[in-house]
Amino acid sequence: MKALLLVDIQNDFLPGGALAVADGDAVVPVANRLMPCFEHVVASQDWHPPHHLSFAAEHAGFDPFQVTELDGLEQILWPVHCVQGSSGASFASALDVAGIDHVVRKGTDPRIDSYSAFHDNGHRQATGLTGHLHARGVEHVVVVGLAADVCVKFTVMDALAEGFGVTLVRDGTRGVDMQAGDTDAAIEAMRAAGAGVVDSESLITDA
Ligand code: VGL
Ligand code: ZN
Repeated sequence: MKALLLVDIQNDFLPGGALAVADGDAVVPVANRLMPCFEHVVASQDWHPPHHLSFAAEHAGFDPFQVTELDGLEQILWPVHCVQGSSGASFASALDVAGIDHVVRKGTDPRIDSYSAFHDNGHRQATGLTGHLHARGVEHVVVVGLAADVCVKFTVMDALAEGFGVTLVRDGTRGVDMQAGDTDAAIEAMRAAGAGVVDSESLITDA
């Protein structure tokens, strides 16, 4: 059984959002076209408390996109984004949310970031996604969403480590590209780790 996993398709990651990904809105129609082809559709939602320590605003003297250390882990400091209950944290308005059957919220602990939909960045706590998928007989996840070089990459790597087969939908993701080439490098790293990389066209069925 395969599941479709929509990673962080939220307003703050779309053009105009607090942590906008260039062309990020292009993933929405891809997600909408794929959803009817899957019996199980899970969406992750970056869901931070207002003073999350991944926010540069919480660190005197730091600007967004600078790097610091948080509880022993390297931490990129981000603009304030995806604050619980804010419109920026809502799913993209054009996303067909009726097609989502389960939502995983992550990044809720103010002290640690959580890029992956499976675990926080220190692998200290699991979100429960593995159990949710196992309970439904899912062995393979097809991944679309944002951002390719951050949360999509961490989610894909964790899914592989948890023993799932993984397919990344190339036209269904876009990256932050803090450094030019980050997205291409992330896709190559996912492929090297065992993920298949395909275009959505090859996955569309007449369901
Ligand atoms: C993300 C940075 C911070 C993402 C989330 O969804 O890729 N990136 N929080
Ligand atoms: Zn975040």
